[in-house]
Amino acid sequence: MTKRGAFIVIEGLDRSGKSTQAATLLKRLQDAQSPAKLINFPDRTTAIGKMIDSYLRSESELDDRAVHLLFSANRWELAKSIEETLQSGETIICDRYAFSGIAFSASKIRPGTNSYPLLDYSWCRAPDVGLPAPDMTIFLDVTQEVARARGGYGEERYEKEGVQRRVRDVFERVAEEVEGSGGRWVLVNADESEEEVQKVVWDTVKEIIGGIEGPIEKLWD
Ligand code: FDM
Ligand code: MG
Repeated sequence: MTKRGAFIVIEGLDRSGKSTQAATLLKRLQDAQSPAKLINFPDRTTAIGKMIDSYLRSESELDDRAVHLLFSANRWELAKSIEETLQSGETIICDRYAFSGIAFSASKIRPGTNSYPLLDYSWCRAPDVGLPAPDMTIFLDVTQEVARARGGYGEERYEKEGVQRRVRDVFERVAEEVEGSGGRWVLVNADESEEEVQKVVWDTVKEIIGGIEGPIEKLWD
C-alpha cells in the first residue's frame, strides 16, 4: 500500500519561533529527499484571507463571530487541496491551524471587562469539525519572559501581552481535548535556543516523514 504524506501542524504563541522552525523543518525534509510543502493559516492571499489580513492590521473592524468564521472558512477553502497534497505523498507542514482558531477567539474578553469567554469554547470549535486532522501537532511553548526578551510583539491586533497570556491558557484546554480525542499533541519547550528546538522538532517528526498508512482523519470526530 502506498503511503500518504504526513500532516504536521506547528502551533504556538507569537514569538515562539513557529515560522522559523517550520521553514527549517521544510528544508530538512527536502534535504532528506522527502517531498514536503509549507502552508500557513491564515492564508492571507485569498479573498477571505485579505479580509482577515485587514482585520489583523486594524484597518477594518469585524464582528468577533464573523471574523472567527472567516478564519475557519479560510481553512475550509484549502481543505481539499490539503487532502490532495497528502494523498499524493507529500508531507504538509502547517504554520497555525484550527487550534489557533479556538485559542484566539475563545480567549477574547467582553468589552470593558476582564472576563472571558466572550465566545464560548465549543461554539469556537464547531465550524472546524470535519477538517483534515493533523497527524501531529507540535506546540512551541514560549514563556512571556522569553517572548519579551526576543524583542516583544509586533503591531498586529493580538500581539499584546494580555491577549497572549489568555491565549496560552486556552491552548492548554485545546491540548487536553486533542489528546482526549486520539490526536497527537507534542509540547516543546520553545524557550530553548533555536538550534535546540530544531533538534527536538526533528527527533519528533523523524518517525512520520516516511509517510503514513491509513486515511486522513477528521478533526474533532
Ligand atoms: N489567528 C490565527 C486567529 O485568531 N484565528 C485563526 O484561526 C488563526 C489561524 O491570527 F494572532 C490569529 C493568530 C495571530 C494572527 O497569525 C495571525 P500569524 O501566524 O501571526 O500571521
Ligand atoms: Mg503574528
